[in-house]
Amino acid sequence: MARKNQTLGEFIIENQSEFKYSSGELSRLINAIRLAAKVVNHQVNKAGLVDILGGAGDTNIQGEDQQKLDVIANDAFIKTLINREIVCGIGSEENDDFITVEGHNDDHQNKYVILMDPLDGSSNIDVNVSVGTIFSIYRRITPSGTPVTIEDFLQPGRNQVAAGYIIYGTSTMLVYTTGHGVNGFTLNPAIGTFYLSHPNMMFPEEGTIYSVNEGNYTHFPQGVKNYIKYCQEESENRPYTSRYIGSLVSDIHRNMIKGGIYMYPKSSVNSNGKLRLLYECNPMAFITEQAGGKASDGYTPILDLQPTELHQRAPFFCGSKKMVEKAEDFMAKSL
Ligand code: AHM
Ligand code: MG
Repeated sequence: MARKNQTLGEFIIENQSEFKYSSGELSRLINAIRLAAKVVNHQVNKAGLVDILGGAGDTNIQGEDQQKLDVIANDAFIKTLINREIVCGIGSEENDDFITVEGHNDDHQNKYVILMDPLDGSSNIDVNVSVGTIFSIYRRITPSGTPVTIEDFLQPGRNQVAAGYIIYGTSTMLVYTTGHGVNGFTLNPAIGTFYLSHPNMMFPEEGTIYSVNEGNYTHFPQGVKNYIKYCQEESENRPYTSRYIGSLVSDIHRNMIKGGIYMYPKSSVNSNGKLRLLYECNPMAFITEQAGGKASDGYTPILDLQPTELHQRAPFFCGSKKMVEKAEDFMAKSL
């Protein structure tokens, strides 16, 4: 039973039995994420003070400049997960290929793979705007005792056993689900402890916020254009309010608390939108469904899509159930 002010450590132990495989391995994995989150939080918080801003000179597989903090966050998560020997494989938005983790005695016995975006929205760092980490956990499908293969990573989002995000905002929060609702923990930076501050988070069924990069309007499909016009029309609770930070974790976190829809549709210039199915859409969709919301690519639930590539992109509509359904209606009408 979730109790406010419970520490994350206490919560993990108390809720371990809720998890059907319950060997303690998943709990240890969440613990490792908690630790890495504190390391990254420390770095993000001092970003304005030390010379760790700006590009690291590399480009990632999507051809984007990597910020130094992207590299730092990626390393912190990978090192923590490898040192603790609790996953058999790691896929990261910042790495071209997945990493095989041999584990204790090099025996490939670990059961979980993790996929992550170690620092999402990193273009916001230079201007002191919130960024986040997103993670997604699956049980491997290949037999233990053998090295992981790409199959273990290309599972539909429906197979996730846990997913979460860390938001490095005005306060730092870790929000996650193991398929039993969504709970949010706020970091007390003075003592480095996460406390349960947002038990059982739920998207309001209906909301009045829409979040989309409207600069791309001309390139959007007609259904999206029509839905945006609907959001702006005068009627009952409309026009809606437009709020777009351009930091997925922050936009979705706000919409989950206040009620709203986030959209990154396909466009005439990006045929699958921008967001990555495995590192961004799937974990956010799992959290959203667990919080009573809805997430789709405009037609099909995100969690039902069969991934074909590690770095594949997908259009993304996510948020309060009734708002996403309305957007889907507009999409269906202009097929
Ligand atoms: P990133 O993984 O390169 O940081 O990109 C993902 C980010 C999301 O956090 C955000 O919602 C989106 O890109 C913003 O994109 P745009 O600037 O095109 O609106
Ligand atoms: Mg990202």
